[in-house]
Amino acid sequence: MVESKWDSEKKTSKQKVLEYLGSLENLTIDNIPKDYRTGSIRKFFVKNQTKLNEEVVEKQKNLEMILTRCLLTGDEDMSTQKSDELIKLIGLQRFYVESITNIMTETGKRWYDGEIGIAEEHMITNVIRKIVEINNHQIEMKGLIEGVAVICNPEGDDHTLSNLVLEGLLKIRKYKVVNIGGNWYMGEKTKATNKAIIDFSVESRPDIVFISVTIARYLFNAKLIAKELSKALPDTKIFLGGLGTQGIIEGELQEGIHLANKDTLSTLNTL
Ligand code: B12
Repeated sequence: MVESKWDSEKKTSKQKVLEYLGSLENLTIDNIPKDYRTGSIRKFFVKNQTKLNEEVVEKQKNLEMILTRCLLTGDEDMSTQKSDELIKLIGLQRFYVESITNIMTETGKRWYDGEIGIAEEHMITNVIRKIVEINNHQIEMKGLIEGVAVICNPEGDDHTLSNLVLEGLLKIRKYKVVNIGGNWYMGEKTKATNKAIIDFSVESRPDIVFISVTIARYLFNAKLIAKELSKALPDTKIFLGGLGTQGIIEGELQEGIHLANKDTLSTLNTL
C-alpha cells in the first residue's frame, strides 16, 4: 500500500510505502489500516469484493444449511451466531444477496410444498428481519453522503424483507435511505395509496428510487408509481426490481425507468 503525495516545490509526486499487504485477490477491507478505509479505497472494496475459493463456497453452503435448521427451530440466538459466522466468511453484501435470498427461496419452497406452515414461514422471516436490521444499524455512515434513496413497495405487495436488504446495501454505499416499505392496507383506495407513495417520494427529493415488486400482479401499480415519479423527478434514477419483475423485458419500460439486474450487486455497482 503506497501513499502518493504531491511535492509542489519539486513539482513531482513522492511515494511512501505504508504497508505490504500481499496479493490483491486475497485482500478484504479488514486488511487495510483503519485510517485508510475511506474514499476511493472504500469504494474499491465495495465494488470489487474478494474472490471466493472452493473451500469458502463449501463452508458457505454448510453454514447456510445450519442457519436454515436454526431458523426452522426458531432459535434466534443460534441463528444470529451462524449469520455472524457467514458474514465473517463472505462479507455482509454477499450474506444479504446470496445467503438470505437462498434461505428465503428454500423457505418459500418448503411452504409451497406443505412442509412448513404459514406461522413457521412468518417466524423465519421475523428472525431474518431482526438479523438484517441489527446489521444495517451497525453500518457506519461517516462523512459526506453520496445521495438520498427512497425504497418502497407498490400498493398491495407485502414483501418488505428485500427493502431492508437494499437499505443495507445502499447504506454501505453511503446513501441516506428512506424506506417507506409496503403493507399499504387501503382497501379499495389504490389510487390514494399510490398518490401517498408518489407524493412522499417526490418531497424527499431522492437521487435514487428503488421500487421492489415480488408479486407480479402488483407490477401495474409499480409501473404507475415509476411513471409518475419519472415525470416529477427527471434527474432521479428510478429502478424497478424483485421477483415480480422477472417477466419484464429490457426496453419495455419507458425512458428514465431502469430494470434492476437479477444480480443485485451489479445494479448497485452502477449507481
Ligand atoms: C417471506 C415471504 C412472504 C412473507 C413476506 C413478509 C415480509 N415482511 O417480507 C408473507 C408471509 C407476508 C408472504 C405473503 C405472500 N406470499 Co410470499 N414469500 C416469501 C418468501 C418466502 C421470501 C421472500 C423474501 O423475503 N426473500 C428474500 C429477499 C431478500 O429476496 P428478494 O425479495 O428476491 O430480493 C432480492 C432481489 O430480488 C433484489 N430486489 C428485490 N427488489 C428489488 C428492487 C430493486 C430496485 C433492486 C435493485 C433489487 C431488488 O434484492 C434482493 C437481494 O438480491 C418468498 C419465497 C422466495 N422465493 O423468495 C415467498 C413468495 C415470494 N411468496 C409467494 C406468494 C404466493 C405469497 C402470497 C400470495 C401467499 C398467499 N397466498 O397469501 C402472499 C402475498 C402477500 C402480498 N400481498 O404481498 C410466492 C410468489 C409466487 C409468484 N411467482 O408470484 C413465493 C415465491 C413463494 C412460493 N414459492 O410460491 N410471503
